[in-house]
Amino acid sequence: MADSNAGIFDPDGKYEQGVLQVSKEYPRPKDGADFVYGTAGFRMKADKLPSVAMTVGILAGLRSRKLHGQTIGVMITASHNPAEDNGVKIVDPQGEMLEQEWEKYATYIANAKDQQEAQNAYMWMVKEVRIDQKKPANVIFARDTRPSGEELVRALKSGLDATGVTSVDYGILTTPQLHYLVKATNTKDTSHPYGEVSEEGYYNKMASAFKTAIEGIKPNGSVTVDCANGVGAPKLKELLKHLPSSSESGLDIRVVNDNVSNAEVLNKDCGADFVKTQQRAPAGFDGKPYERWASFDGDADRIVYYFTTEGSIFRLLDGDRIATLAANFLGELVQKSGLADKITIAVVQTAYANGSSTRYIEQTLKLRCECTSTGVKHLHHVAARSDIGVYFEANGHGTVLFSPQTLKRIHNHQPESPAQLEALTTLRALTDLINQTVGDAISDFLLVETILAHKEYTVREWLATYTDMPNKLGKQRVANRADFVTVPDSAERRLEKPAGLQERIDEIVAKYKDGRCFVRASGTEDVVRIYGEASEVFDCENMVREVGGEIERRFGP
Ligand code: G16
Repeated sequence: MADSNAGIFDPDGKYEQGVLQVSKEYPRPKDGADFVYGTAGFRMKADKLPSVAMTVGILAGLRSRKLHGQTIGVMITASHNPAEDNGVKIVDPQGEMLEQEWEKYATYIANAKDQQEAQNAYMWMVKEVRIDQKKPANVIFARDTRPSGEELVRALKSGLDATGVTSVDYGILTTPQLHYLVKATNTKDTSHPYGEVSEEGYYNKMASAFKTAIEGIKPNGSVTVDCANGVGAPKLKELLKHLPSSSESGLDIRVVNDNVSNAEVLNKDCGADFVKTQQRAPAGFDGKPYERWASFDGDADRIVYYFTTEGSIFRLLDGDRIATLAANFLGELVQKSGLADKITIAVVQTAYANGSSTRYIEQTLKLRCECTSTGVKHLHHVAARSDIGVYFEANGHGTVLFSPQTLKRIHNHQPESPAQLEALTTLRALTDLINQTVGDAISDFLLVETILAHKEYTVREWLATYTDMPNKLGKQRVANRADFVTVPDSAERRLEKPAGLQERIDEIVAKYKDGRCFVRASGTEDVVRIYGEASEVFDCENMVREVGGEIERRFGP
């Protein structure tokens, strides 16, 4: 509980003065549209962002003070977006996304028109949220490889310094590494430290868990990773130094699209988002039929796999495939460990999940499957309610959560046979291998490689587990994407506004066998997204094109 001074104490008013000063230094752009803390924080053209980054520094400090000095993280990245974009997002103490209630405060202060409004916004928040300003404030931050990151770091640091926040700059990291460090920092003096508080600690944890998870198993040949010319490239190479060599382990990992010195090629015709949305291999692809490839996105929090068949037919193994593979394998391990009556598994997806994957989870794996709105923050919260919650967006963003009670069960369970011990050892290693703070391409990559090795699956066998419905993800620019509002509690599958549009979509969809189509405003790009699936490829393409055409005609820019 905060003391009686909560919400008002500011030693000599110096933080309030600091806010006034620093907002003068970083004025809000005059021509800018309203800033909104969206699906993954603030994201837009980098030159519009310095004032926002500064206000995020102020807000992150307030959040830390509110939480009695626990360390908050700030990541500067625009992930899969083009190089000229950038973004800034806040990470809560256990490595999770910023509490939703606070998104509106972030939006509020970012939109202050001048220094006086910024100071008023700051003072209002202190009172509204009852923040005791005597409390310490700690923030750690990092950025991806975008050149604009340097200036945004300076702006962020000004906001932190102006309000007396102690901060640590971790330089260039992947987004999930920053999430890891936030949790590791906040748990370091507890009975369950998450890991060493350093980038090296992250590699050590991953590498040692991977070695245990594949002990006695022969991994499956070679895999090539397209790193989107982003931060994942140097970080994956760093991790490789901690893994057994290919001659020791039998797994040969090749890194491509690793050019981080030329910003223009970041995410350009490569990376997880390109591969998923274009449904084709990235620039530089030279895979032979059935060779295993994976793509990270620009900040290495998403991963998809793929391969080509003879005749160069492209086959995608996306987030749904990783979710089903992981849920299936974890289910087997729980069963073999003798824990089946104590631990249940659930899968969480979004409306973008392929209908076949949902049917496979419910009907073949016989697991509970839930659907939430887009954005890992939504999936994460729902997954956290299960003993083991596997959550993945189709775009390859996801992870697995083990509840504290489940972790205890797994670690305290006494195996009754060598077979149980073997399964239990792998299960325990996976609880360390999986970055439970957030979707992590590096961690998910090692997880998939572990599972493929255990199950002796090639990509062909993995793909054969079920057959995807033909699907298409389109996007359409509109005059104002904020006009597109989804029905509450529909997991974004239906539109409430613009009036009449959902009825028109329903009419179009009804013409196609097993058609399904929904439209929602993106939270990271200035477009609305259109997802469709139908039993025939041709139908699916037509349906999405028709819906897109309707939107362009009535609501286009
Ligand atoms: C972010 C979010 C994801 C979301 C994606 C696209 O990913 O973290 O959960 O799926 O944006 O969102 P939207 O459709 O609203 O643009 P990332 O990898 O860009 O941070």
